[in-house]
Amino acid sequence: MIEPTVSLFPATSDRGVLRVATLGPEDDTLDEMDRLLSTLGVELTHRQCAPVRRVQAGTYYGLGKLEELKKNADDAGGVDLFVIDVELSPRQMQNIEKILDGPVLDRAGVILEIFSRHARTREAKTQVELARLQYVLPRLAHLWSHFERQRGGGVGNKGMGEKQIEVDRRLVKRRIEILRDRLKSIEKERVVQRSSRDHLLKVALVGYTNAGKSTLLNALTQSDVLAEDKLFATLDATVRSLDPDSHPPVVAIDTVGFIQRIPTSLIASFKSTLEEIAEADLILHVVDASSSKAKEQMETTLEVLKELKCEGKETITVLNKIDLLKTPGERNRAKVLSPGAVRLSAYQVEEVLALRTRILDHFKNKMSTIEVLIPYEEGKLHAQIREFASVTSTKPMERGVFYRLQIEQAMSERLQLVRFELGGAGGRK
Ligand SMILES: Nc1nc2c(ncn2[C@@H]2O[C@H](COP(=O)(O)OP(=O)(O)OP(=O)(O)O)[C@@H](O)[C@H]2O)c(=O)[nH]1
Ligand SMILES: [Mg+2]
Repeated sequence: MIEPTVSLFPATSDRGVLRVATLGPEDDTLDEMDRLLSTLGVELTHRQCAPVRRVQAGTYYGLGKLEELKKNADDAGGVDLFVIDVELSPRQMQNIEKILDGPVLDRAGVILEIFSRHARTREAKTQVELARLQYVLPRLAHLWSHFERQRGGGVGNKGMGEKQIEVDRRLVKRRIEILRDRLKSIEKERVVQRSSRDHLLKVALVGYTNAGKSTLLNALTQSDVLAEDKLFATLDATVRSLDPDSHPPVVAIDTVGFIQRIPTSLIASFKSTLEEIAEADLILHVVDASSSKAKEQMETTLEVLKELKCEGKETITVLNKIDLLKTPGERNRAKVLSPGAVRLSAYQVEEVLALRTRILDHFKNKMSTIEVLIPYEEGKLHAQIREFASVTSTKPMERGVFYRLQIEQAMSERLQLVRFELGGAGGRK
């Protein structure tokens, strides 16, 4: 059976480090593939960029191009793995593997490998394992030889392999069912957790992978979420308090990074994590302003937000890593990128504090002052008012307590304060 811990990558050869050759249609995405692979600690031996004029149904790239790749890889001293930086069907992958006579993965396979290595929490692990097995299932026949090599055996007897594949296929299907069930119960826990945060104002940090979301969250909230110069360092939604003393409390939520051409099955498996974004009251769109691809990365993020039906949400765009922009030209380019955006470095305490104030002001501006008379028997409501609103004056009266308070519109609706408002629609109660 394929263990969840087994890598999608073939075992390293006796050279110690895994040698990889890449082939893809665009230089930009190949650059990104280089970074994805370096996150995985492999050695890039050969890289080839070739536009695809017409996709070949069976092999994606034409035979000539694939043979050229093989020759170039051989000339570079041979490789352990070929990465084709597109989305391949299981059949295309198998055919290419035959032509190249070596293990092949596509973009989704590489991203999945990173996700499996970076998953930390039970939820992330379950989501990633499910996505991985869904990827593996239709590819078992050809991936099987990778795993077989990892188990220490040779590719071995063909007949034996096919029988094993059948057994593995059944086991993988059963495991997928188990994981789906587990995810359902984790999702239920999440819904409960989220509803316990109903009364909080939520700011979600979203953006392209490696933009600096976790670093900024740490700086904004003085916490220590793992931030690393790695793609997809964060796979979970981490919640931290931004201002515990405000009424209502404001929290910031770190989220999984986005990337161009992320496999849709992966987005689906991160559904519950991404729902945090849909429920946020404010989005902080973090952009790495020092990246030469900042514009494209912003667009990718906006597209994903659209898919999550969040495009209309109130958003503050943050151009991060400004400290890396050395020339006036570079700084100007950042300005043009998003004219109204906050430009800062997550390392500059004062700039981060100014952003924090801006976030809190955003919520304060949405506050309105109202006067209510809450009957004494509404015990819970008195506590909720103290927690979620900022009370400016209070006075015990005959029928209840009079409050003058500042409260956010959405929160006032949640508590249905209109029922008790003085001078308002429901004030004559
Ligand atoms: N120079 C500079 N580096 C930064 C800044 N903010 C973050 N970084 C670095 O950028 C890298 C990525 O930061 P993270 O905070 O892990 O990025 P992320 O957006 O959370 O990335 P994922 O979780 O992988 O999606 C780390 O090495 C940070 O130290 C900044 O303002 N200036
Ligand atoms: Mg992160």
